[in-house]
Amino acid sequence: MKRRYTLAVLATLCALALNVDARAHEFSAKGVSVAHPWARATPKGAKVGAAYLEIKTDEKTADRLIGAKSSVAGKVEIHTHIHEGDVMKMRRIDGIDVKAGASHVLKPSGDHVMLMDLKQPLKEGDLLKITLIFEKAGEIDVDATVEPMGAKGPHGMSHQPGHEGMDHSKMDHGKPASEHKH
Ligand SMILES: [Cu+2]
Repeated sequence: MKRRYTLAVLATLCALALNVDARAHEFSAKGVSVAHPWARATPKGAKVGAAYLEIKTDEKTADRLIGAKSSVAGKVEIHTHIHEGDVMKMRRIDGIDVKAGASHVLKPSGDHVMLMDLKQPLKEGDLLKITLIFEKAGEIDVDATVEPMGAKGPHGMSHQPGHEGMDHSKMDHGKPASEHKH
């Protein structure tokens, strides 16, 4: 009898654990959810890093990402990449609009959360706490996984098979670019 009870409890715990695990990498509030936040590990001494994620809205919710903060960074900005001739440069933007029922992916060579004045390097395997600030949903706290330097996506996923040869992490995140106004 006792043994059977224990098994039942174990089964319930397992089910709970699985359930939690399935949702672990999605964070949401008021119709806005943030999926698979991740960042790239940074070399020792680097002052900047970048984080990426997917913003999803439900059918009734349009919102706008207007800022972010993290205790590891002195300053956090929202950036995009623009083409200037053959060169890709980062630019600070005021926010990212996400229409209702839409998905917007922040990714290398695209929009990203720029972590500036890093107080410590981002170490592969760490969880990085970032607070995203939305116009309507307010603050959403996420835990970003820190992936290896040069990773092209979360958990080894590559969203950009066509950009294999370009290492933007070195090109524009490794050293403070001239575009950055500190
Ligand atoms: Cu940037």
